[in-house]
Amino acid sequence: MADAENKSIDQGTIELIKKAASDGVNTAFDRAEAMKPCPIGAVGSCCKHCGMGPCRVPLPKGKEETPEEKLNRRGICGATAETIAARNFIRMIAGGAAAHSDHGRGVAELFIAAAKGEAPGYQIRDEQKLLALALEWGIEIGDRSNEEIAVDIGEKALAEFGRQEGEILFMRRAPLKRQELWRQQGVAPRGIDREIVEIMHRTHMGVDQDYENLLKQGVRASIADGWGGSMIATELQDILFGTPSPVLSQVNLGVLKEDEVNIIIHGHEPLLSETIVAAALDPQMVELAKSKGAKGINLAGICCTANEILMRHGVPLAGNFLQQELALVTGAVDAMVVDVQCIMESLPDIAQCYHTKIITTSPKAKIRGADHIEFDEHKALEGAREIVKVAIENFPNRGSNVKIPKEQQDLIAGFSHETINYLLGGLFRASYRPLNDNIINGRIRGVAGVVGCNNPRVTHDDVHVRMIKELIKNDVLVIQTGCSAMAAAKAGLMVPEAAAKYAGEGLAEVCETVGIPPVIHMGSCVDNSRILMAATAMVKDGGLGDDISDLPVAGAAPEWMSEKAISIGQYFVASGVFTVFSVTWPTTGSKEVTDFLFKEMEDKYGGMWAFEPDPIEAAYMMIEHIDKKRKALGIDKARERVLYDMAMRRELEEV
Ligand code: XCC
Ligand code: SF4
Repeated sequence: MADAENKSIDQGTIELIKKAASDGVNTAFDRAEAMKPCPIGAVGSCCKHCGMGPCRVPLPKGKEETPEEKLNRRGICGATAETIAARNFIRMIAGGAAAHSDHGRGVAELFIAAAKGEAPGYQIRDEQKLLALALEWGIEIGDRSNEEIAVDIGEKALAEFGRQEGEILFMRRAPLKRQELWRQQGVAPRGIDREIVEIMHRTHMGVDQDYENLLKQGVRASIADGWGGSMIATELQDILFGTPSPVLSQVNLGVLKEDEVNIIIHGHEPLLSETIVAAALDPQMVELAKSKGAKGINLAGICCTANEILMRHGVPLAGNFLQQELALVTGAVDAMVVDVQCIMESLPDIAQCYHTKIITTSPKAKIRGADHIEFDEHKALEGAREIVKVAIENFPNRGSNVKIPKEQQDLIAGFSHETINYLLGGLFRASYRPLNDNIINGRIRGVAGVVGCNNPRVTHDDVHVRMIKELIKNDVLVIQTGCSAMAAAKAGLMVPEAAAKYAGEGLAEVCETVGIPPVIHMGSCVDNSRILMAATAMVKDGGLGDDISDLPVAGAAPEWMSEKAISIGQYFVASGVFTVFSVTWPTTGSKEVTDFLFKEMEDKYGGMWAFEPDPIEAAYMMIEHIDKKRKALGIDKARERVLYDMAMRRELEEV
């Protein structure tokens, strides 16, 4: 591993990549080097939707192609490069929307069980939010108990997945103009499952063979994700586990402890991990840990389960997606508990080289070689205790080959859409007014949602951090979720002091006044719905137009890899947000499809996709879009605009 230094910007990560090499352990970093992406699949030109194929229809090489040549460049069924690229793209949306939404469904089911008293250990934690949602959904409050109301809410939420007609309920939360636009375009989702199933139907061999019509269904399913499944997950989790409020914690592998039982929770669903938090605090468990020679029990998270538990309990983050294998390489993890999504199948094999127990918990996600302790909501606490016990009992098996990097960073997390409201406006007149005012007066140039994964095709965390630094330097407030949030946190951007150090003058002034970091952690991937709500709140507060597409905002996923990221990006775009992805773009095998996503979508939805691998260039695309929106709103004069050329930008970046 001669070039471990280029694999990450995080010293602890580099150290562990080297340790993995000397321990003879292969990680995603090595596999990415050994396996180059298939050039035909990478551009969306490989179709394997039937047994006549797989068929490959890449772009013509070199010169313009004649109509005859174009006619020949088809799959066996006659499918064109456009159809194949569009089908592949919306199947990614289906995969992503399904993942988020199935998570939401699981929450709704637990919610109902908890309300009926069938899930001991769970209770309604946010009564205010429960009642607000009951009002919103027209559920009778009267003198009914919280539990009775919650049963109705849970059932109504669950019905959203199987809804066959009409419109999903949370769509009504969007600005009126946006709702109208969706209806006009014919993309108002009927039911969450229905839109996903329809993608699978339409992309079957010989069904929908018009790329525009295919992409339209992709939009519809993505809205069913962001304003449907994901939003249900976030809302019901908040009611059940508590709406996050600002909390101080730590991030990076340095949070693992040499002398304590280390348990990592990894994946996406907080259902079980909420009870693991409780079990790890149980004095009996702590006693047991001490009897095994440990000083205590240390819980830490990876990926979005981590974000969930961080947001609500301040549990530290061990790391993001590409650090999951390396956490095992420390040799200090006694158990890693996983649920669903973003879990590498290599974990049990790597665990074999150390002493770690890998425990799968979801009936939907087993891994060969892992232990399975299934999550049962009716006895969640028992299950959680069993898991914690396995970890404790494994502590004495820890070998001497232990290396915990010292890197760790403070961060402030826990910014829900509601707390931003309170922080800005104060408890008694909660509002987004101060944010809007500071955007109008130009101290804040705009807002960027920077989200998404890690991808070993680029230097770990580097693309996130460079983009975010460039944005805040230019007075763009950054709001975040997912693994991107962890990248920024590790780089020290999520503490209030970061404002003076990295932010432009205007943004720094606002952050210092309010006492917030210039980069705001809003949670997990399903919590991108919080970003939709924040954007809607900005519209409703007035002065910045009457739709999300009028706002000086932009979105990005600088190191994306998952299908969920594509679904998120598409619902950002469908909601009116200019959204730029880096690393790779999955439709370049068809110019028509790519042009449609990058250009024509703006005419239809006011937001569009873009692709730019260079994080600084991408940041400037976002800034230019923000400035374009400021100009349209007539608030561009408030800012003295300095236009840099690329050379000047580079120089500035080096400073
Ligand atoms: Fe997975 Fe959500 Fe991506 Fe991280 S960011 S790699 S999806 S954990 Ni959503
Ligand atoms: Fe080939 Fe058409 Fe079958 Fe796809 S659906 S594999 S393009 S024949």
